[in-house]
Amino acid sequence: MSSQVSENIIKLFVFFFLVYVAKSQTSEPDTLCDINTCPNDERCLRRDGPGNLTFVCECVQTRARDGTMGHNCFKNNDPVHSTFLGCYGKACERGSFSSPNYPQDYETRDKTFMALYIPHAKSIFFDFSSPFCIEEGKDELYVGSGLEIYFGDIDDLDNLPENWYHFDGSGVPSNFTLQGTDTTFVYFSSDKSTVCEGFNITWEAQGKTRCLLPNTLSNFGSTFGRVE
Ligand SMILES: [Ca+2]
Repeated sequence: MSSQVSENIIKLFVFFFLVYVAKSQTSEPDTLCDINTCPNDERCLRRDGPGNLTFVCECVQTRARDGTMGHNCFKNNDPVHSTFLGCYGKACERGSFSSPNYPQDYETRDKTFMALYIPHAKSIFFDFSSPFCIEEGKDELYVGSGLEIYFGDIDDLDNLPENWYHFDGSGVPSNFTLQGTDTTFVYFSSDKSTVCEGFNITWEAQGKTRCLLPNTLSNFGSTFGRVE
């Protein structure tokens, strides 16, 4: 074999190796579940956080026109929710979420739920803006780790599940961090009367997050910061 042929073979090998590397860096990672465990054949995505369930479901069919997510698409949740929002991937590693009309008064009988899954996040930092006002003892805001909320879990505010926070009243709450989680929910509920300015909360994931399935976000739009 001539040296020219050998050189061409080596160049060809290097070319295909570089193509392989480039493809592995830019193509969609293998994120779909091997076995779809989601209801109604909703899209099932792998989750590899240690100690967590191994999947999340994009619940774009099940009662969620805005798109949301979880493990069972909230089949056990409060049927009077008015809004679900969900976000998956690197695009959700920072953002903000606010009550309707913020900083003007929110509305009565509003219930909104937002869920985020941020692949490879190690913790999620939250910070409130001023003003902050939620009718004390009547309206409520919860922030916690996880993708689902079960109302039976929050009857006792003195005994919230680990990594859950409850907020109401006036005065801007201190910032806080949910440790050891790649998922979070924000849930807001107002009753039939008395409203005030509400809240705005900004979050930022910490840890080595990855960009997975960016097209997935097309299901969710860019509605964060204002609940319609
Ligand atoms: Ca109220």
